[in-house]
Amino acid sequence: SSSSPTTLPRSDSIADKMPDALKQSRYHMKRCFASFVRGGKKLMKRENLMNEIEKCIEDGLDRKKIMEGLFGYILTCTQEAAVVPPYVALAARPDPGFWEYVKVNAGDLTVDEITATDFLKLKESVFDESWAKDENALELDFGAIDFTTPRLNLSSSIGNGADYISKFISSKLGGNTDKLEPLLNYLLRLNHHGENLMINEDINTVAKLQKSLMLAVNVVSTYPKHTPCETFAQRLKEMGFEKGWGNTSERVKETMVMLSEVLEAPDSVKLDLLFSRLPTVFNVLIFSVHGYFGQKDVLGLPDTGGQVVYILDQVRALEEELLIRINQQGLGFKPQILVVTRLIPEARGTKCDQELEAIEGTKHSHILRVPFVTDKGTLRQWVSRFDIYPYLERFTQDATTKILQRFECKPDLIIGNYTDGNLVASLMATKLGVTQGTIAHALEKTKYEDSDAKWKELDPKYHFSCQFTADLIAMNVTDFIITSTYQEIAGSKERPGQYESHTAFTMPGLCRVVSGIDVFDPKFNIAAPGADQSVYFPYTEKQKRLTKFHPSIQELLYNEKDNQEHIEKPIIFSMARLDTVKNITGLVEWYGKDKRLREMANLVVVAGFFDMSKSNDREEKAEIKKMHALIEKYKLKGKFRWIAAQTDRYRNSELYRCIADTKGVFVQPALYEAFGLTVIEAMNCGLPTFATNQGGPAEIIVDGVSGFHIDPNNGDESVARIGDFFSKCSTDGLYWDSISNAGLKRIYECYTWKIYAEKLLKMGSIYGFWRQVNEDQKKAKQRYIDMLYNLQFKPLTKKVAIPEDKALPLRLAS
Ligand code: UDP
Ligand code: LCN
Repeated sequence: SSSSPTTLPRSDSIADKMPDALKQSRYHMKRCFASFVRGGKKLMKRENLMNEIEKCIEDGLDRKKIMEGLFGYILTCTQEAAVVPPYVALAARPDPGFWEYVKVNAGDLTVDEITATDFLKLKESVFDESWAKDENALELDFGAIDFTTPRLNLSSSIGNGADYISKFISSKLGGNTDKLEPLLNYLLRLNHHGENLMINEDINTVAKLQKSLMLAVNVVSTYPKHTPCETFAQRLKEMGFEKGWGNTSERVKETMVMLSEVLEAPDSVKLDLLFSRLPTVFNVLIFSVHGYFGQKDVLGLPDTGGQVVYILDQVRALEEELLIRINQQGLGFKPQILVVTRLIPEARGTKCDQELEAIEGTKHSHILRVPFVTDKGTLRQWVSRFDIYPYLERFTQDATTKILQRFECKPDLIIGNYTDGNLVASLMATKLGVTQGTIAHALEKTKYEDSDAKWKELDPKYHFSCQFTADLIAMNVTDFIITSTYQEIAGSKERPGQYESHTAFTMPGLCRVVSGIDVFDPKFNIAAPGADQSVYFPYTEKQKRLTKFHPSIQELLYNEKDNQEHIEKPIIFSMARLDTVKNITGLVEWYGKDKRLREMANLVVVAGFFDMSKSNDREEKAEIKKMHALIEKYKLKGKFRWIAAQTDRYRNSELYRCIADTKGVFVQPALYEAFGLTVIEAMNCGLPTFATNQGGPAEIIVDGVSGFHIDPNNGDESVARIGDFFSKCSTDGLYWDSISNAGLKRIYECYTWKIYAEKLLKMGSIYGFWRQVNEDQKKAKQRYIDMLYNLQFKPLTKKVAIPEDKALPLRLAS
């Protein structure tokens, strides 16, 4: 509470406060620390520490007092503790992005502040003593080679990198004309297929640019404001100005005035405006290498989920925005967006064996597929994203050739998706000298507890040695990083972010990462995706409803003969891949156990297959089995419908709306969800949504206002929240509508593809400029990364087995 003495001012470090904290109740502290070190070396998480404290301080009042004091505060900041008797080393995180490490001697309670390196060494000695002691163990320290990149310093600014960079750049440009040179050089380099845009070499000094702008504005002002730019193009060209300023005299003049004002006194607002008009991006490459990347019948196949949906919608939004901008720039060019993925000869009825496929709903965008080739020839079958590393370098080379042929020039922007796509994007962007962005969707590291420290155990299955190294390479090479939420970068007060978990970590026996990424680096940007609003629109838009699906949806929902009551009740709906982490079985169990909820509503889930033989995924098989067992155990036949994975997004959207017609709800119960597109889809359809508080959905939904948070680890509480909602709806006729409307409002304000596309293009141009300004730093870091790639990553990929070709008919027969 605000009156407790526990709130530490920022300047007071944990190390400073710790001795006082321990003095406050020395007797109890001694007992606690003695119990922490009992049993020898180990790694303890916050819950483990709390449990020990429960046991050691028996008196509830004493315990309460201690927990409300400084020690309690420090403990709530503690993420983990490496116990190496007599020491207990704590990794504390007082605020998102801020870490401190202290070492407490359990015997005399002396406290020392230690470095990340020292903490990691202690942690390692729990897992691999000899590695921890090895003075020459490999350490990675990206911070040590980064001298000039500016840093944010408030937790609350994390994720607003582009704004920060434009402020930083505009402050650098101010003062005298010399400082404006980088902007002049940037403008001089703008081109399309080698043809100059904006200005040409006749304008080769800032002074000339300023003067010519004044003259040009005078010339353009003589034309009525709607005059097409072609009318006066020749006159401008004679003064050194090329195409790209605008499509009409009015717009050309505005852009020229904007630039003049920036040159006079740069400020970030003007700079942003100017950059939103510059013709910088026409050809975009998007890498999404693994999975089955296609437009039809791919969702639900292994490794093929929200990332595919995201990218296809992203392409549509980006093309639309590019067409608007190119038109306003007075340029007739075609934007080209290519999604580059793997060609899978054994395509299981999908189009993933075709080289080129036009993207639906676009004019000029395509999927380009390039096969994986090894010494043994072309790899025919799908390989899991965890086994994909041996193919990526060759894939990059082959893809580069194909892409350059197609574009007939270099791309202007390269965007990677997930570890594999981000690595390929990094290799290509470095080689071609192109601006790069990366998107993780989900970083695998935080999905599995201690995936770094226990990498050796997990490596045969997951190859995290490759994945985490590739992730580090890509996040350090890239010019900017797009995330869907704040929590993806820097987590919440309680929980570190996905990127943040790469700040300092160790993989004993492989490498100790003392600074992997800094979440205060201004390369981080939050740009949340949306849902395609031509598909996912509110259930109230009666004229647009896709009624042709109603008979088949009726059949899906209500074909149970033995159940009459089914129809009258609202429906609790969920849809996800049948992965363990999606926790669909958890939801079924909560429902099965709770009589009140069963009486109030029926449950419908869309997930996976019923038949285990249809799945070739380990986790999915286990979940299928569990579902069948739950139906049996709770006698759910008739109250519950389990529908197999659905691939038609139009019908799915109508399904969400039909659920809304029943005054039902959507529930997303995942144990952890990086973002959660289904949450956005349901809310777009006007369906009140309950979603996990673990991950992205906690940010999408404002709890109790635009939907509700549920705790996947606390079924009773979650079920009670859903039940309370239904009972409130039965007494308050307007309640359901109020949540439905607030959900829609939230979406329109924050989660649309239009907002996303504008942000992305801003990043493309502002970071394109920044990489020129920051060129020397970037080069120095690149040399370090090259070494990591060649000496560490490449040998690791050689350890991943290349499968025999299962597609050979001979093998199938045997
Ligand atoms: N989806 C689908 N059919 C299914 C299950 C999911 O079409 O049987 C779609 C869903 O509508 C959403 C995407 O797959 O567009 C899942 O994205 P999300 O971000 O929720 O999870 P992910 O699968 O990426 O972990
Ligand atoms: C991957 C995930 O796990 C989801 O949480 C996201 O919504 C999806 O990608 C799209 O970014």
